[in-house]
Amino acid sequence: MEQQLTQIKEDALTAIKAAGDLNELNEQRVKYLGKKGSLTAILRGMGKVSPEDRPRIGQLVNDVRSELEASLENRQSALKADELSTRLATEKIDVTLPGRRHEIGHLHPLTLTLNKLKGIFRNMGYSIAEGPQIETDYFNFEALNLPKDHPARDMQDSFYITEDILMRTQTSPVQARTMQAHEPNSPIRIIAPGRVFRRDDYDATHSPMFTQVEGLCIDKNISFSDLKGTLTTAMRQLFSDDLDLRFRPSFFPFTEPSAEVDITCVMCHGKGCRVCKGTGWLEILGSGMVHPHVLEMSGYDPHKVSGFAFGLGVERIAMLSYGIEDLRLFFDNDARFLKQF
Ligand code: 2NM
Repeated sequence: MEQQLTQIKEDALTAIKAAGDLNELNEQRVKYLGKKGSLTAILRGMGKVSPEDRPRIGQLVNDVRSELEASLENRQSALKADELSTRLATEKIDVTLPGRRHEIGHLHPLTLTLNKLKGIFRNMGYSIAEGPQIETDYFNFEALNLPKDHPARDMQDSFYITEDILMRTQTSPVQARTMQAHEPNSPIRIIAPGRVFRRDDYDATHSPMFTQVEGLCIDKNISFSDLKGTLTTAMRQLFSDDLDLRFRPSFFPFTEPSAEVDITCVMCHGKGCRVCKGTGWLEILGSGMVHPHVLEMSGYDPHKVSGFAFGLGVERIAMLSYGIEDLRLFFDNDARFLKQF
């Protein structure tokens, strides 16, 4: 028994010293001190030892156990130290490498353009008005003087939900709603930005959904010169101080007189280029004096107050601002495009 113990001790100490890493060391711990280990087996066999030898042998087993545990502890510390110095020698951190940046998103070019427009009109005393994208026939057409046979009212041209409810084709219903929410004849200065919907093909210049900003100014003695001054100021702040405006007679059911507004081409400064098709002008706005019948229908008295209104497409403004040639880029959500703004 004593001989056996000495043998186990010698073998174990040799094996512990030879263990090359922590895994190997643990295998040795299990082999000798584990539940099925050889020293544990000796301990279990103590019952067969004669009572007079038992204390001495028991003491011996405990001494061997202590010695092996101490040896395992030592070897473990040594192996851990080795491992650490190897890691310190091989794992190098290059503190001169540039840090990894978090990608930060930003506003969409249409939002940037819309924010700029909102700021320009806010500075002129306008409030921002919003309204539903799903409208009634009454607010989208009737209250705006659009006759029953107007092409926009056709199933072919608008998205109808029921016979009486449709996706708004312009943001002017917001203007009509705003007038009706006000005390009759009280002054109004609002812009109504938002999405509008028209049945259209989807190509480089058409989309069934686009973004509009419409404006409405009503007060005593508002004249066409107020319209010209306001739009001139707005367009110069939007693009550049040196551009001019050109008003061409036109027709809209909700305004009389009506005018389409051109600005000096922002690409060639009026010299004539591909973008303005050689004319030096860009068509950018629709506008006019609010039709007396439109004022009346929303409770305003055209003998007491007058107003002007206008509308523009935000996509078109953004395309000219950033030199974008394809409308679809705004809606495709391709990060390679969006990252550029
Ligand atoms: C345009 C062009 C001209 C317009 C008119 C009105 C309202 F509600 F006052 F009648 N809102 N917007 C208007 C006038 C819109 O868009 C091209």
